[in-house]
Amino acid sequence: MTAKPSSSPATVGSLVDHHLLSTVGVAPAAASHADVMHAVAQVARESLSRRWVEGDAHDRKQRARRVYYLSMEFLIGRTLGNALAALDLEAGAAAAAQQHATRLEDLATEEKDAALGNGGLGRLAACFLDSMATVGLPSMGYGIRYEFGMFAQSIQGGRQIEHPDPWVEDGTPWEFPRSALSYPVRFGGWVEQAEGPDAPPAWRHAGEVAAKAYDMVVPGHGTERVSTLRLWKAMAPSQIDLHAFNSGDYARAAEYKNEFENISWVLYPNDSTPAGRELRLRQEYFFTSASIQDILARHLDEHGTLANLADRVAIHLNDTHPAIGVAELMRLLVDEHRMAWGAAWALTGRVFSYTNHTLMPEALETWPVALMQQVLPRHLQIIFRINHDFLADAARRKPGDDGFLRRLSLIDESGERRVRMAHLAVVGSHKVNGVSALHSDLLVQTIFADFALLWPDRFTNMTNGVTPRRWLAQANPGLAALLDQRIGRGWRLRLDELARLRPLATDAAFRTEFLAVKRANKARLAAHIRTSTGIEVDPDSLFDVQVKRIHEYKRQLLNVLHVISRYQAMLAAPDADWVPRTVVFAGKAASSYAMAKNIIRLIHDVGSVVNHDARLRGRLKVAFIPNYGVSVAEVIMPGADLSEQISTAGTEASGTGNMKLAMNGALTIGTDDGANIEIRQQVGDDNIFIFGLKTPEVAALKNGGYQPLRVCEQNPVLKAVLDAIAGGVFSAEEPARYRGLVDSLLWGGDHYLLLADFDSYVQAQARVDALYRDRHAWAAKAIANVAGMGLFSSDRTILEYAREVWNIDPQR
Ligand code: 26V
Repeated sequence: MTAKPSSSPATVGSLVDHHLLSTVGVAPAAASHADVMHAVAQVARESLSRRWVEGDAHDRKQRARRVYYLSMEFLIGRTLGNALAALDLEAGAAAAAQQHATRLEDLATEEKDAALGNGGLGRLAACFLDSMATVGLPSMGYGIRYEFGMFAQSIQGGRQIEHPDPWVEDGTPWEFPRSALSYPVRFGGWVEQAEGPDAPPAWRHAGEVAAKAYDMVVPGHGTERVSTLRLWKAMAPSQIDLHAFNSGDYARAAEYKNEFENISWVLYPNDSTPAGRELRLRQEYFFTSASIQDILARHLDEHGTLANLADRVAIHLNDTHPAIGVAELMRLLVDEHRMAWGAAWALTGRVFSYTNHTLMPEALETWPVALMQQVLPRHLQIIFRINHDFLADAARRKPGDDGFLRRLSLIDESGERRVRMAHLAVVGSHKVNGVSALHSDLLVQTIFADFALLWPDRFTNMTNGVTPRRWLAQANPGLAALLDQRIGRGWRLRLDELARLRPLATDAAFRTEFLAVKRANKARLAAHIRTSTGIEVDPDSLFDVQVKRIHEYKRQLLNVLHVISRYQAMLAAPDADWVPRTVVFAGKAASSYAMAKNIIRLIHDVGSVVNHDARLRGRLKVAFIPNYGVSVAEVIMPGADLSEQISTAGTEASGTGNMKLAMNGALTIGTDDGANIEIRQQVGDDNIFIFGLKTPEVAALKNGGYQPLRVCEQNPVLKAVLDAIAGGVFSAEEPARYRGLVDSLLWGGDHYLLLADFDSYVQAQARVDALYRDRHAWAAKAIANVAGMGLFSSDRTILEYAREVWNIDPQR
């Protein structure tokens, strides 16, 4: 393809200088890296804006059926590199960078991450936006424009410290404020009964906030299409402001402003405490209401009627955070647009679909009825009516079975009455999906079993995926170039083409090149480890990587137990031929999650001992990379040899880090959980290290009376490890520091079965060592992993949603 005039290096260079002068306001010769980055971003912004306007006009003219993806979280990361690749401006931007005596890679690091999400769920939403734009799906994302994203993590004395993340403080080149676009969102008050038989009840709200639209542009790859992420910012309605100001009461005016505007201030770092819960409910309703009002306004603008809403609109609920939308759409249709209840309910069920992302009971959202009565009284009333009609229907299915109805009810009556948001989402949707084959099966066997009896066809599976543009092409330019050489460039848009690598696994020359790329990526990761932690690691050692949120069910602690057993074994035989290993951890702990924070501290304490023990001669290192996020992940994924996916079977809904790591040529050591199972099917049993109890065995062991103490007594290696931790070997200045942690395993029930899986895990790690001794044998399997990743493109996932859930045709 010949470069379009606007993308030729000379043109890009002069556009950059133009923007330095006219947008950034500096002389090109005096521009800093950050200045040049902003100017390059402005060049990309202009092109994207043009594509945007054209695509939008096209969709309007077509009156296309669209999907609206509602999500509390979008973990976007940086945009510059992705935008330049999508616009085919990389060469031009690189040349412009060179003119300013720098490299594009160094410019890119000047951009802050947009970290408007916690972890897997939010990153999945960001990959989906990329894929929706790329496959040409008429679509839009909706979320919240948090002023503060995910907290930044630093480590002091081995402990996590949280810092606020004012990511948008200095503005971002990627957003377009839509100052004219704003909707009122109301809270509180009471409901007055209907005046006449045809009149709806009147919600006399107590407060109102304006939702203002800020659009972020999402470029598609290999297409002119772009998609939109519309984020809402809360603003106090201007009349309230004015009133207080005019009466001279500035303090009161500021108070009002805060009371409303705090809604979009900060992303909730999901944790277990109920503090600040009311604000979270307000956030959920705020963005859901604004989004649905916007969707209805657009639909009315294009069609002039709501009667055909379900023919043109699909709304997807990313987890239950926007599930209040089911009641909100009913309210808008019935109260504001005067539609009959029955007709409105029929539309609602056809419009919504819902994805569940976790089976963890602590993470399933419920809201106290009393709180909902206070914050959203009309919605509570609507939920009660939906529940009444639904239970009447269900009762016909199993007459007299009160337990059945109690389990199905949208209201949990077992203690303080609570609204079950997952039940509202299931009842209000025509499709409900899990995020891996196993997870989707478990949904219908466990938390949604009663619903599956009523509506077996409602439940389906959509296995997660990741965008190969960011996670392979952008993160791993070395491997991307090697792939381009051997199988062409088409894999970016058709990841299945990676399968053409399969025969190359036995090609010695290719293995050598593949290993050289990996070695260079490990050197880059080692440099990042050095600058971020001060720890020196050997790029020729096996890089063993576990990166994800810190949570007990993900079992970072099991990994630590293995590290300690290796340490002890090495001390017992220091001259044996040990395979050198660098064990890398990264991840944030929720701020109120004490056990997770304690695990971070233990990792550091173990590292301090192991990394300085001269007897090991550098053959074992432990590094915790701070502030894990999208950009840090882009450095880690390409440099990993081994991918740790070791959750207790049945607990990790899917995982997506597992896909990113395998795509970058890491071998997985993992349990039979989430998408690990599908990865195994794609790469073959010989190319993955599976260990541990399987889901039914986990259930059986728990039912049969699991005794962790017995497991410990019977395994001297495990006992020595636990004794060392509990005895203060890694916390000499405070020997009792980890006694509680060890007690929770031995005496507290070991809820996630670390001890039960320990032996099997250590054996699997020994198989890892054995294979790594033969670099070519290892490379063959790593290549087989890359070759098997075609299925895990988020393009595939999105096309499945489009066909089976949303019923929308992509328009490439
Ligand atoms: C889990 C928990 C566990 C109990 C304490 C509080 C808490 C809060 C949040 C969560 C998980 C929230 C949902 C989530 O992020 N799920 C992740 O979704 C990914 C995308 O589908 C999937 O790959 C991960 O397996 C799943 O954990």
